[in-house]
Amino acid sequence: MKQLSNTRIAELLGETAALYEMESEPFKPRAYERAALAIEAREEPLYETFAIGGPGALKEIPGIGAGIAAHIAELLARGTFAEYERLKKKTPVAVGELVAVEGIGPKTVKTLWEKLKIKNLDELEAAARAGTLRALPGFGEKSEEKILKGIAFRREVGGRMILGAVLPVAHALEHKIGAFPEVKKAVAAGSVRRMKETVGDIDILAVSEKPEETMKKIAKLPEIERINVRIVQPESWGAVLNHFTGSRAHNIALRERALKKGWKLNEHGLFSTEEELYAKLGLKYIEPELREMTGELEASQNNKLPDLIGYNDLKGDLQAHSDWTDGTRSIEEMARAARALGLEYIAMTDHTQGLAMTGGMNEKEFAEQVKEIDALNKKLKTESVKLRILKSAEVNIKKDGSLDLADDALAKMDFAGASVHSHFELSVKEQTKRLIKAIEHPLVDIIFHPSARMLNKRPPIAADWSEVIAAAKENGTVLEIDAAPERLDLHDELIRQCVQAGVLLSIGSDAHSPDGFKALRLGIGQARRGWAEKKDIVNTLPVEKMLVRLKRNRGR
Ligand code: DGT
Ligand code: CA
Ligand code: ZN
Repeated sequence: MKQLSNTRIAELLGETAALYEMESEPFKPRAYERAALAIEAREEPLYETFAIGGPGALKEIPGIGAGIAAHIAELLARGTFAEYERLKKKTPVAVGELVAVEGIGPKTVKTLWEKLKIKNLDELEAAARAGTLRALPGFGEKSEEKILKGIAFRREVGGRMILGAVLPVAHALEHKIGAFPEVKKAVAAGSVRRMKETVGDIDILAVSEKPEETMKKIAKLPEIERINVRIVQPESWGAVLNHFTGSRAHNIALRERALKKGWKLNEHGLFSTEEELYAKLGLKYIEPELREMTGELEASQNNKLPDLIGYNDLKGDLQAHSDWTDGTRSIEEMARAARALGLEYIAMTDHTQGLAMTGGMNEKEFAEQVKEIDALNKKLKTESVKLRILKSAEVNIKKDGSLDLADDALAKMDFAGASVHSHFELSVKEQTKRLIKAIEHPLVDIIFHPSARMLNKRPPIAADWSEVIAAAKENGTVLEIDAAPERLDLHDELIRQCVQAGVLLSIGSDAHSPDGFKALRLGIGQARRGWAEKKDIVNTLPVEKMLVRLKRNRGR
């Protein structure tokens, strides 16, 4: 059997999804994408699941059907699968790196291959520079410029992985290495521990009674490609953990502080805990998410550190999708899954008509959804299930800042979210005006994923964020931290600006299936990186108190 990592399997399935889309297969692309996401978010390696339970166990995983389970079984046996090879033979291109460029989808990749024999990013870049793309139907000088920009952005973000893809791997490694009999503990340090939105590599620290044996075992793990492992003496644990948690700039500042006190600080210091180390420097303990040299040392010294929102502080989720639009599960399934995770409320925020590709709702469809939610809430109540489903939507913001759903539909919601899904290229002035217009709408309570960025794919829209934040403050409009792994939007710096300005924030999973709720942790991590406290995040409140903080209920 091949011990392929979950990341690698997810990559291959993602590529298969794109290859199917090129063939205009109707359902397969979504199914393979869904499976890839489920696998990426999984801690237990599939080869283990398979070794213990066979193909039957793979089929049990939510998001993986019988067909895909069989492909994975073949993949684990041979390192590839026939269907993938067949598709790849037809279109032998590096589809993964090509579709990673903003604006390039599988269909475009197919055209590029058929008409220009473009196989990879370098060839695409050369063609865009040479001006040969504009000869293709639907292409022009503008699209060449856009593609060059997209490629430049990809190169800039380089090989960094998104936190949402790394965190399950890091946790799995902590558990696996931690379970070796000779190992006392194993912890992921570095940017993973700081919950940074993208990660260069995973730094694992372990205390072991038999370091050589441990290192030998670790070298055999399939995840090893981008891992650094260090064995630590227990008496230096605090010093080493602190050093390898970083950030580099934070370390350097601590070191200078120690020098001023006349002693040397390094990773060999005799501190068994980080608390001891900070205390010795005359500082209060600083949470890893704050260690970026953005004022945390001064705050610690002056006892002004924020009392950060905790990872268990959310009472509800304010953004989730169902099969009414592009989610994969019914409202009821999403609701019950949310309750199983301990949430007390969940807002159903399906898309609206402007986003046609998701099957977005019009006013009539929304009115029907309201009926379903009312009935479901009754049903949950009779079963004494402590969960309330809130009526909402992710209303599309049009180019001019107006909305694609009528006000009387918005008025029937518990709250409305609005967000940008198009016209990313507007000037700063136009984009700012557009966002502020949505913020000022009396029935828009929350702006979802305000900067519309996609990690490693699309930069944030250009807007004057201090103006946007001031408008949110003035209008009592909440700004969201969308926790979806590919978004994390608002990002940490903007979150900090909101906190400083006293703008209320929300955290939404943007889940499209129950698996998606896992993302909430990522959102909380970013909130912490933005110095947010519990009081800054509206959905740390129980449902009634949360609702009265929203704009439409002001003064009630
Ligand atoms: P990454 O992996 O690029 O996402 O970011 P980090 O922060 O995990 O950085 P990494 O993996 O290069 O190193 C882990 C930590 O080790 C880093 O946060 C601080 C510490 N470190 C590494 N190299 C240096 C260095 O040259 N000077 C200092 N002061 N600390 C270092
Ligand atoms: Ca690292
Ligand atoms: Zn959206």
